[in-house]
Amino acid sequence: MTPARLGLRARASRVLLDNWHGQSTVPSGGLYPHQWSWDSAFIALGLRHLSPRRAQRELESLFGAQWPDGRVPHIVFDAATPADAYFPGPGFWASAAVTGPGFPATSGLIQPPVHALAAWETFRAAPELARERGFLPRLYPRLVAWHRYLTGRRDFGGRGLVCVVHPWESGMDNSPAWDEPLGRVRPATAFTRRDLDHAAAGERPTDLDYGRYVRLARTYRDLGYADDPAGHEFAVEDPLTNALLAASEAALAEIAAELGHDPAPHLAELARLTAALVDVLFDEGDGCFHARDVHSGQVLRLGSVGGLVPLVVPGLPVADALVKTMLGPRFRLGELGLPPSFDLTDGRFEPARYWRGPAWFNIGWLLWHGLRLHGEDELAGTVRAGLLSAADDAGFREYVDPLTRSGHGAHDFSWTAAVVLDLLEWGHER
Ligand code: 2M8
Repeated sequence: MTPARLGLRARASRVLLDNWHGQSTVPSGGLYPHQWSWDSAFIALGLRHLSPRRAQRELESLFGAQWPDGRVPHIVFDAATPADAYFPGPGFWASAAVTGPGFPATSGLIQPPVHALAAWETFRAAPELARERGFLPRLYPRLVAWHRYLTGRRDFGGRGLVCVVHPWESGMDNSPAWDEPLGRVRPATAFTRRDLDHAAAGERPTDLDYGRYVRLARTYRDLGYADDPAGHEFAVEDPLTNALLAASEAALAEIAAELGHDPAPHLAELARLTAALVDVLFDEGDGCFHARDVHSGQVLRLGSVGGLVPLVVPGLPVADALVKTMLGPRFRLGELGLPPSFDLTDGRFEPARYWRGPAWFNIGWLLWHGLRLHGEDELAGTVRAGLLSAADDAGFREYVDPLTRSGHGAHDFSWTAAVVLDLLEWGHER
């Protein structure tokens, strides 16, 4: 390791130590002062190298807020943080009306199910400690219930794929891929955004889109968070969500085997999800997966990087086509070393606006992981080097311009630091 790399490790560690709130890690102190679901999974991947015990706690605290129906809420509110520090805060979501007393205050939406993958990797970093603490025996039934919620309650299209009912659920909130279905939603008014206290308006969603997010969330809440397709104006089968579910089923098979359970049902589920993903969402014409709008039946044929994330699925039959797309003019991954979140050749590409073009470190990690899984070690090495040097140059920013590498969004962002720690530890040469 070079001194510069050592410096990077120490700085990344500092971000995670500073953002630790006792039981979990906030994505960033100002903009996101609570626990976020898929952030915690990526954070655990890095924390496991710093403190395996904390990494286990990170996931345990998230699943401690799991709802009785199995859903894992996308935000778990920190009771010690003022209720108005983030909008929409705990009062907006009113989760206790559904969960009953004894649960932490949470949102009612979900985020991409990358947790079983993170849990398995967290276990592998310190198996003895994990066994001593009963980490997997406690988490496994909760992970199973989480996946059962998704496949049992969210298959609105009846094609064996999970739907997201809000752009916030996709994790790629402001992606141009959602513009069309989101555009049908009448925006809510009379609310106060808090995000603009911490980030420039030009890097965040517009007021109009924020109004639509609020409308969708309010409607879901007012329906008691019922998963009835008719109650959801926005419902899309999202490739990233379904791919992470499939990859997590593969991880559940490993976890089941470790615990002496039968891994076969998880492998069968992996095969079923992979087939549904490829049959329904893969487009041979452009070598990319696309989301599908369940209400209109339309394929949302846009170049979102979410359409490349299925590379994380072990045994994906169309991996070669995805790699070709990554290297082509829309993403230029070999040249940039960073994945733009949206098609560089599309007029809607915006290099600095949240999910409409900038490169994100968690997506970079997923592509790096998928590339290694499919034997693409050279390109994996390019992505690893690209992510590490971007973090070194820009600091641990929330996202970076993939062309100029300038940093944007929050500073000292936890998953950026966590991904850096993991890449430093688990370089592609290993
Ligand atoms: C962003 O989303 C939140 C809403 O959930 C927001 O903008 O307020 C997204 O980037 C999401 O993927 C991420 O999990 C969250 C916290 O980092 O921030």
